[in-house]
Amino acid sequence: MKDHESTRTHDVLAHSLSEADDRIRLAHWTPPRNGIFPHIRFGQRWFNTLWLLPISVAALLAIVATAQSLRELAGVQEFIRQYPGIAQAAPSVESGFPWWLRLQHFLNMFFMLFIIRAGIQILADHPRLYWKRDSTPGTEWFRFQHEVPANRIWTAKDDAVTLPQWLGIPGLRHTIGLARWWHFSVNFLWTLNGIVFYLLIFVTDQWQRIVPLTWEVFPNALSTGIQYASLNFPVDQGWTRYNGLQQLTYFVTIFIAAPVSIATGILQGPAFSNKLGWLGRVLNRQVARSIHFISFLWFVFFIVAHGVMVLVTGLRDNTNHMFAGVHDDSWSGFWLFLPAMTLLVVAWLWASPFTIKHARLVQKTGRFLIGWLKGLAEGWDPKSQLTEKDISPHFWPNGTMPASAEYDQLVAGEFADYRLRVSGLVAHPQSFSLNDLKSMRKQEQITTHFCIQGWSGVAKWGGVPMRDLMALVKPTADARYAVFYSLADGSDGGRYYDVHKVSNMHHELTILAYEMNGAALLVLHGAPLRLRCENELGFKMVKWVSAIEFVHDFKDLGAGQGGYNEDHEFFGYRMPI
Ligand SMILES: Nc1nc2c(c(=O)[nH]1)N[C@H]1C(S)=C(S)[C@@H](COP(=O)(O)O)O[C@H]1N2
Ligand SMILES: [Mo]
Repeated sequence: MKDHESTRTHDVLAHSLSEADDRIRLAHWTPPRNGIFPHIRFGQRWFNTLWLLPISVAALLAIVATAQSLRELAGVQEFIRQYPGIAQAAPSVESGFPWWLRLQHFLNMFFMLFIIRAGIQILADHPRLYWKRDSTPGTEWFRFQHEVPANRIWTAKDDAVTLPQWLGIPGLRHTIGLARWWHFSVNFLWTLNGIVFYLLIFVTDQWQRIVPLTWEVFPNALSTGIQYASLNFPVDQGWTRYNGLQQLTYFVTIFIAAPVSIATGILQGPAFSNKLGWLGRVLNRQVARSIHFISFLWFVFFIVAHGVMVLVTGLRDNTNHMFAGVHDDSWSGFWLFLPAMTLLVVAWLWASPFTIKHARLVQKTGRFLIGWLKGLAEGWDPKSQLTEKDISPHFWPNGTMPASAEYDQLVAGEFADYRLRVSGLVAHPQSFSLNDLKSMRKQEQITTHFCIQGWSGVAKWGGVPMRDLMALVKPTADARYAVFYSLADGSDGGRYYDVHKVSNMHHELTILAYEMNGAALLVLHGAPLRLRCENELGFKMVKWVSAIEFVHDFKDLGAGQGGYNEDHEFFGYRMPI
């Protein structure tokens, strides 16, 4: 609740901020909008991936038929005799399946569930994938949303699609704030689990199961493939040695797909992308996002194929190995497998309703688990700049436009009456006209904008460096945060605002922009003034800036989370990733 004593000293706009619910209330939430079944583009043509269903069935039948007739051939029979599936030289692992391996296998499966579902939710906030940084509509290679309508302003928020609650976490539409807490928090646990796993398999002999040590793994993998496909399975020695196909798929999953996912995840954030120079440009956000998605497809393929093989090659033996760690005729593994799967199903059903009901708790838990780690990257001063030829032909607009008589009047008067108030914990509170700001040193920069939803765009921005402005108003030693108040409200009522650490405001590329691509900033993109803070996600760059206030704490502003989307959509307030 707002304490009158403490708000009295705030900027007048502090009274226009709104409280926010601690849970998702459907009546207030972004109204639902359905996407389409995923489509892939080949050249000019879009292909509905629903076709993959009959195509896969036909392909599977053809593969089985081919494999069966291949096995009739003397040459193939000889090949399989020579390469039965397990390389002669492959070492035997004599230590069975130790408890830590079984536990880590289960944790990995459990974590993956949340990671994948929250990942799909994140994707649904901008349901398009591109190979180029500018995210121009029409250039995507994958989408599960209609074409972008050409006859109206279509913001990135308009583009987000609804997911069912059993699929995404937490389902619904534009719940990316919460999905990100799930995705990142569980990624963190999954990565820790993975690091321990890497360490333990290499200090024991377990790594020998999954790291192929001879080139013979390839003919053996081919041989295994033919044998499985012909439905006449190879001899199983899974207790001590995996066959070539297992080795290769496990190796790719553990040592390629997992690190690729982590790297391409991190590269999607402005902090790392800007820090890594040429690498950040080559593996720019859209390339990273597309590879991240392909890696996700691999995981889904692996999980399905692995699950099917566990079932068809002998559920009893397989669960005895991986759940009970025994190699006998008992059912002990199965009786551990069953409750483990039940736990998985219960967690699956619980995650979305819990998140919707306890959204603020999910936000706070996420911040506790991973917020501090993400925040560390904020210290980097983003210096990476691009060139004129990188400027995007299309720059997605986003956010809730100003809709007030006050703003309309400012536009009508070409912002002659506009004043930027700078107040709070500063030695010299001051108010600036647009001409005042334009008469100060102008800084130009060509940078990438990273919207939390997933799109990016490059533009040239011109404006006043925040450090020059701060040199005039002189924030006091007490000032820890800069609050930016907008002239526009947010989507659920109450004024849009956002809070930044003062240290962030000293970065070289933090400016108050009044120009975009060499022309006066358009209303759509934040006229007369918008923040550019290049090491943060887009939502932190307040458009239509009305006032800046330096404060010691932001707990008493709005719902106390450090900004409009932080309050209303459960985002984090430090967002360099
Ligand atoms: N006042 C205000 N500023 C805002 C928003 C908003 O809704 N209101 N949206 C933010 C978001 S989510 C993004 S991605 C950028 C979009 O800037 P653009 O419209 O220039 O692309 O503005 C940010 N600033
Ligand atoms: Mo955004």
